[in-house]
Amino acid sequence: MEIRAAVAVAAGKPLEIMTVNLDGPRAGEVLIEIKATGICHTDDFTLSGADPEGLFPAILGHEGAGVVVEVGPGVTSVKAGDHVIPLYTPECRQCPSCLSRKTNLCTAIRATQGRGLMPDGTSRFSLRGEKLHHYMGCSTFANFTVLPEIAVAKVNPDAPFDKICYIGCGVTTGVGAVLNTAKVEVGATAIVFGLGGIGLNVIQGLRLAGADMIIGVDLNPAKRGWGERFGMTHFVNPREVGAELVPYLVNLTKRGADTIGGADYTFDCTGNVTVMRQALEASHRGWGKSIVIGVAGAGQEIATRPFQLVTGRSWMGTAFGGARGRTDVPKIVEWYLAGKIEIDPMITHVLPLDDINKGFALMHSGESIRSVVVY
Ligand code: NAD
Ligand code: AHE
Ligand code: ZN
Repeated sequence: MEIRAAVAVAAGKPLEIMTVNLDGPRAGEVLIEIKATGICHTDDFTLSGADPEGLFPAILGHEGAGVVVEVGPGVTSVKAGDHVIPLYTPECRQCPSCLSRKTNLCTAIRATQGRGLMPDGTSRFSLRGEKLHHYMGCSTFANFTVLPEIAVAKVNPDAPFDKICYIGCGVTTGVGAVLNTAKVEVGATAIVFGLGGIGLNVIQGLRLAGADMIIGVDLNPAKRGWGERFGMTHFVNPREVGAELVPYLVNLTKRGADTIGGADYTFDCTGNVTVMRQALEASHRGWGKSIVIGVAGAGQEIATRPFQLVTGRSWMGTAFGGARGRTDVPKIVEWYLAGKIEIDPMITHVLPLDDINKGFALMHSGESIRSVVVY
């Protein structure tokens, strides 16, 4: 069938909106009409050429919501008409990783997903007979896509697509990093570095967990109001603090009889490896946990003095907020419908597919929190 897609033709080039071909679902696969998709910084990261797994030409996008149109042979868990959110972290419930109960990183189809292919090693997308790559197993910058059954979460049909698409990445990543990965407790202190589409969801996750002190750090002064809107208690602009950022934050987090300072939990939501080091070193001696959420480009490495770890800090990472997609994503949709978490105010811009490149420009300028494309 012919579909409309924004194609990443080469690294560093704007997406090109065109009609491409999509083959129907094979065994174990599902054809989905995508109704809305968010634009995440990770799409920009891959489009920029910094992603060591980046492949071109490809159909990017991994933060979608839509409706099942057709299912391939053997599919039992969803049917035509079901509302679904695509999962870049699938949940097969059978692989050693799923069975371990220690991780959400299902390994059933990760190898082919990383090569931009469906699990049978082929692509469903083509342009004039030439293969187009899938992206993160989702390719939501297209009005129709094909996904493996294990990579769709069936959700409440009352939920609006143009809001819950954000649960496909940003919301789940931020809130899940707090609840699933850090396991933040009531009364904790926390520092969030980077108050974009992910960091603000970390902040609302911290509010949900009952953290007492929530410090937001961002170079963009406009992010102060945004952070406060979702529960931030203090704002720090590194440009105003200079080279002394870590001691400044450590001092700010001293409470009561504690003369050492440092936050119980810190989160990097920038993808900047220097910030990742600052986040680790601003966590509390003896027990601080620092969670890396940001994604850094090929060749980038993190560093610190081993002493920082010897003295009891833990450096952790999280993908998709540690969420098991088919189990947890429907629950997060219910949290949204019940008003337990907010999404609407973070969606600052809604665009047609033809204007998708404007969404990337708004991200670069710091004007948007999330831009959502509606089909
Ligand atoms: P974004 O562009 O919306 O926000 C980034 C924020 O960081 C901006 O507010 C920016 O001003 C701020 N910032 C940049 N440099 C900074 C610095 N040196 N100090 C303080 N603040 C700084 O991006 P996003 O969509 O929120 O994504 C954030 C990161 O998370 C990206 O690296 C993205 O690829 C990654 N990500 C990871 C996962 C995961 O599963 N681990 C999921 C989604 C996104
Ligand atoms: N391809 C990159 C890695 C990118 C990455 O870490 N992606 C996160 C999700 S970011 C969503 O916005 C992820 O899920 N990681 C786990 C995984 O299996 O990819 C690189 O550096 O190679
Ligand atoms: Zn993302």
